[in-house]
Amino acid sequence: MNTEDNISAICTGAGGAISIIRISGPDALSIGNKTWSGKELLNRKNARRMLFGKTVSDQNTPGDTALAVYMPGPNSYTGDDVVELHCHGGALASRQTLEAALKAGARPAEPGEFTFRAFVNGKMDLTRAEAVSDIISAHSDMALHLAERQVQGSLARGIDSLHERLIAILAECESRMDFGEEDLDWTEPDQFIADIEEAGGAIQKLLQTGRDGAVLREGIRVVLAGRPNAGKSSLLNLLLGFDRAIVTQLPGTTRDTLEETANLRGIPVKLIDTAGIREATDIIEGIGIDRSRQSIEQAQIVFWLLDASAESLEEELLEMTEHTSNKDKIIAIWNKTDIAAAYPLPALENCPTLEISVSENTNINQLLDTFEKMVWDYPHTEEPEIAVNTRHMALLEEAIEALPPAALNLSENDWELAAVHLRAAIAALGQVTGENIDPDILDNIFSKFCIGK
Ligand SMILES: Nc1nc2c(ncn2[C@@H]2O[C@H](COP(=O)(O)OP(=O)(O)OP(=O)(O)O)[C@@H](O)[C@H]2O)c(=O)[nH]1
Ligand SMILES: [Mg+2]
Repeated sequence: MNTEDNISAICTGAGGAISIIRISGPDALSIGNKTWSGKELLNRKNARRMLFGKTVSDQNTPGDTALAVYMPGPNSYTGDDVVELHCHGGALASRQTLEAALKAGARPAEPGEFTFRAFVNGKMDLTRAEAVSDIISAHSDMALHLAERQVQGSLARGIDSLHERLIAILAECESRMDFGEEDLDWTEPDQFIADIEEAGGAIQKLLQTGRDGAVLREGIRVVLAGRPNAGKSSLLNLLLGFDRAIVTQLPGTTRDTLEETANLRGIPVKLIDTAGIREATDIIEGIGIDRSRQSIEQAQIVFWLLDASAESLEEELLEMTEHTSNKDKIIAIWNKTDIAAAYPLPALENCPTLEISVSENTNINQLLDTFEKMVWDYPHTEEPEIAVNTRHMALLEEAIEALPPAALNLSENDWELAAVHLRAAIAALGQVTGENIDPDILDNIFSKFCIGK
C-alpha cells in the first residue's frame, strides 16, 4: 500500500443515523474544503474543532448538513493530515459524500489502510494495530478488554523490554569481538547467561497465553448433539436467551444445523444446534444427520444431551459413545431430570456428566462451570492481562529457540556465534512489534481489517 496518496472511506457501519467519512493524506485539507463548506474554511486555526456546515454537491442541489473537523498531522489517528465529515447516515447520503471526496482528489482506502498509515507513520506498533482489529471483532467483554489493553501497549511494552535486554547483551558480544584483547570492564558471561534464562522464562510465559488468545479471538465451537427430542434446541434457546430454534415434542424437529454466536461466561462461542441422530426417516433428515456428525467432528466442545425420561437410559449412553470419537471434548448432560424415568442416572467414566432440566432451569450454572473449566483447562478467575495471537506465537518460538545456543556460546566465550543466535532472537522479537517486517506479512495483516479502519 502506498502512503503518499490521499485516501478516503466511510468509517461507520451501514444502517447508523450518522456516517463518518474520513480523508487522510497530504491534501486532506483541500479535499475536505472541496467536499464540505461552512461559514469558514477548515484551516489550521480552527483545527480539531467541530464545525457546522454542508456537504458540497456537484449537481447544483443543496448539500446535506454535516459537521467537519480537521486534524493536522502528525497528531491524528493516521499521522497524516485528516479531515472527518459527519453527515447523515444512510447508504446513499454517505456514498454521495464519499464520491465527492473521491472527485476532489482522494482514492478509496483499502481495508485497514488508515491503521496501516498509523503504523507506518510510527503512531502505533504492530501489536497495537492488530489490537485495533481485535477490538472491532471482539465478541465478548473479556475479548474486548484484552484488545483494549493491547492497544494501550500491554504486549508491546513486554516485547520491547525483552528486546532491549538482548540488544544490550549483543552490544557487549560485538565489543568483545572488536576489542577483546583490551582489558576493559567486561560483564561476566554468567550474568548474561542468567539474563538470557530470565528472558527465556518471560517468553515462555507469553507463549502460554496463546491458548487464551485463540479462545478469545477465534471463539469456541460448541455443538449441541444427541438423539431426537433430547432437548438440544431447548437448551440452545435457553443459553441464547431467546427462541432461536423451533422446539416441539416431535422427534426430528431440527432438520438442519443452526449456528448462532453467544457469549458464555465471557467466552465467545459459536453454538451449533444439530438434527437429532437416529436412523433417518427420509432423505432430508439423512442429510441433516450427516451434517450433525460433521459438526460433532469439528466441534471443540460437545454438549451431548441425554434424555433422562427415555425408556432405556443405557441406550442413550451407548448412542453417545458410538458417535463421539474424542471423549475429551464431551460434556454428557442428562436433561429432563424433572421427569426422569429412574434414579440414579448412570454416569460415565472420564467424561463430566451433569443432570439438568431445561424446562425448570436447574443446574444450568453447573453446566457453565464445567464448560468454563474445559475451555481454560485451569481455574481462570481473572481476565488475561495479555494473550498473544498465532503470529506472535510463531515469532516467540523462533526467539526462544535461539536463546539456549546463545547462552552456551557465551559460556564458551564464543562471542561471534553467541552474536549470531542473539541477532536471530532479536529479529524475531522485533517482528512481533513490526520492526523490519516483510511487506507481504503486513499486507496480510491489514487486509483482514474492515474498510474505513
Ligand atoms: N419435561 C421436560 N421437557 C423438556 C425439557 N427440555 C426439553 N423438553 C421438551 O422436549 C421436547 C423436545 O425438545 P427439543 O428442544 O425440540 O429437542 P431436540 O433435541 O432439539 O429435538 P430434535 O430437534 O427433534 O432433535 C419439547 O417438547 C420440549 O419442551 C426438560 O428439561 N424437561
Ligand atoms: Mg431440535
